[in-house]
Amino acid sequence: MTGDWNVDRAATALLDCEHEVRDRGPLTEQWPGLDVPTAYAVQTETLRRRLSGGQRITGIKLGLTSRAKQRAMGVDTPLTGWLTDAMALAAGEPVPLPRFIHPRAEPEIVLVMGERLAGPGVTPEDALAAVAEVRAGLEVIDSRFRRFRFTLPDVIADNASSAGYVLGSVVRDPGDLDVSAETCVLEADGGPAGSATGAAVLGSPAAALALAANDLCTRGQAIEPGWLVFTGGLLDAVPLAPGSRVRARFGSLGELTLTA
Ligand code: OOG
Ligand code: MG
Repeated sequence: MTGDWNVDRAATALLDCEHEVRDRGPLTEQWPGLDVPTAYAVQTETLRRRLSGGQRITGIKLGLTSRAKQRAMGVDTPLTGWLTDAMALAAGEPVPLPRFIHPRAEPEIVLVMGERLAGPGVTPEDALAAVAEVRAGLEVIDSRFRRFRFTLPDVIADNASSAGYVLGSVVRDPGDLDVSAETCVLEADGGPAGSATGAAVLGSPAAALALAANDLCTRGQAIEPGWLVFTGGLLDAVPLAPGSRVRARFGSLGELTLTA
């Protein structure tokens, strides 16, 4: 029955889960032929529908750029996904839990683009030169797949589990800090939940940005000025449930708290 699946149907299946706030089994169980290029076509189709529904692109995200995340999710290939204005969460306000299936929060270093960045051949140095601001971020991921169990094509089709994000208010110039040495300490419900530095993501968030530019270019896309780039969870994500409090304290990018 795998012949019944196509890009449109997969896009509908995932967006229906999102709208109805329910999970489902992996697409690849029903559609074993779903490969990485087709999965990105599904992701592009879900973006097209978000935009035709009035949403606006605010940036991109990388996923599975740190060993901590790769190990936790059992997938070791980085991927990209889209962020839109509908995913922006108000800093300081409780996370609206009823909007999410089984949300988790993860701390990230966010690069805000000053200039357009297009592959191929982008180096980490080129990438950093196109950045206007460095900020702290907490991403709220919410896989549409049951228990966050997925293969690489599944999670690509699912827009890299994107669901929400908050940005820190401290703004740093990329020339004024070493993004790979930036520290992050995560606390969940008052206890320690790990620590890392920017080097956790592919050696440097600048390398993650370069990878995104080179990867997007294979699909005819570039990273535009003003876009946010979430460079990937530095640490494994922590669940957000009623009463949760997740705090990320960065060395020079300030601190960010999410409550639910
Ligand atoms: C996939 C998304 C991963 C990250 O920062 O590594 C991601 C997932 O873990 O559900 O956003
Ligand atoms: Mg993330």
